[in-house]
Amino acid sequence: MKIYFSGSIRGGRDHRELYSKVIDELKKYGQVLTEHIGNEKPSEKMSDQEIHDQDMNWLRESDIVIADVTTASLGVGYEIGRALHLNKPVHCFYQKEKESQVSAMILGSNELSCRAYQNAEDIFEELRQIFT
Ligand code: 6K6
Repeated sequence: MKIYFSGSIRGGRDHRELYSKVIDELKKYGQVLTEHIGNEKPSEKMSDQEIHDQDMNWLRESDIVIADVTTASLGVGYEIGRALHLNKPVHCFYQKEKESQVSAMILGSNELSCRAYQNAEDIFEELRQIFT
């Protein structure tokens, strides 16, 4: 099972530590293609085009997309749109208390599954339901 985790980078890094925990949990269920999303800094210097092309290849290769949409991010929104176009299942998570800030284009889409969480354990429980 190849998993594409999508989370904000230039949109804001407030939830980076949570992404890291979710990525560790996702590794129980398959190969996480986008482990770097939890890293503080890029492991290698890449141009924007290299980042885009590598991520799009991983997206095409993936079996499922898990996205944290709490922090508004153009990149995350773009990846979700591209993933839907590729007919990938997409599961979005967002922090309950930030619900009013999550785009209606995400919360209002009947092609997406969106779940609110209060803490990392809530996400882990939802992941168990998705993957087992
Ligand atoms: C910084 C930290 C870790 O890696 C970096 C280098 N930058 C990126 N590396 C890999 N993927 C990226 C990078 N910047 C954006 N992305 C992709 O867009 C990721 O797959 C994220 O899900 C999404 C974040 O978009 P922005 O608009 O918040 O940057």
